[in-house]
Amino acid sequence: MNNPKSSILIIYTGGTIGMKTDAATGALVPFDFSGIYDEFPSLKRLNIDIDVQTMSPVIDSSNVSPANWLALAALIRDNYARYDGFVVLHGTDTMSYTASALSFLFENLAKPVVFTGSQIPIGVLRTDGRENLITAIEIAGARIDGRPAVPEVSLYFQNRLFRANRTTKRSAEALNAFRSYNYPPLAEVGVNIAYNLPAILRPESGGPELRCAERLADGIVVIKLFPGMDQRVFNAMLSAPGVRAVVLETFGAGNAPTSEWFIRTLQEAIGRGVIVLNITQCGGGKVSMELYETGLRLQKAGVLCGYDMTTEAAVTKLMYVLGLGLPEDQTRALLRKPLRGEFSA
Ligand code: ASN
Repeated sequence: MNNPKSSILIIYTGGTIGMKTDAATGALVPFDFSGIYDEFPSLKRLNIDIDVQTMSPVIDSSNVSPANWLALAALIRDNYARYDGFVVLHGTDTMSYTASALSFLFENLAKPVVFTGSQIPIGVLRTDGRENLITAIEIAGARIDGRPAVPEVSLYFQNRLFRANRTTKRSAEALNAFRSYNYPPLAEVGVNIAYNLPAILRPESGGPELRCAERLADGIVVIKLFPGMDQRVFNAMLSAPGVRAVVLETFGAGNAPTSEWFIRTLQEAIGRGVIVLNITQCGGGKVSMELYETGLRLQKAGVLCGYDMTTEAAVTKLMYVLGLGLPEDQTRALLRKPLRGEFSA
């Protein structure tokens, strides 16, 4: 039996994918996605109805802020019943942050939200944007046994679909700019789209309704350790006004110096209620604080384990969880467990 026609909402937020060369001047100008069928008539051959909305203002993704994430999430929530899936066109520079944030903001998501973008503007002949866009639309509209093929927040780039909160931008040059070091692709695209079904999150049918959080906390800081970190600078960062949580990017499997001043500074911050989440600055592999004395000292000081989370997921998860305004023990409990498949313990 043929699947019924899907309907997709494309949300254009900005970034390189939305640029084309002006025929008269040769300059890069924004592409009008509302004319998508004129530009790509072959899209009509997909069994998918497409609507387009453009966020205002359209931005380079380096200017994105949590306020933009809340507005984007609210737009999807308000259109959730009307569409079968969503494609978000976003600049690549911070796409993993935005897509990770959306994964946390949505609870009980049961429809696809596929992020994509491009390294070369869509209006340039050699663009990677055309394939990224068309395949993202196809994935957002795909059904398996009558149900959405990928009902989670994902990121499609150069032949691979990833869980969004596992991704990170790794190249400012290559067309396969994104990596998911610690979780396999949700789909690989060649002649066919091969879905990796066991890897995809799937809500129970008839499960609870979508909930969309409306607050993200501020006061998050990322501190990347390096040999020779200055005691005064480290102390100043941890005691800066407004700091509520620290993503501590440690060495290897979650290791840090054992010097007395370093551990004491962390303990004092944790004593003041600051949350410290340990993730590794290695791309692949995970934090395991019991492995070495240098990790065990952090654990004893009250540092939480971030396992194999990316920086992007750690930052946005902290914004989301702290934004819920729960008592400290419940906040710490939510940080200890994966909420949207963002880590493997
Ligand atoms: N600066 C652009 C952005 O992130 C880069 C891109 O989209 N390739 O908005």
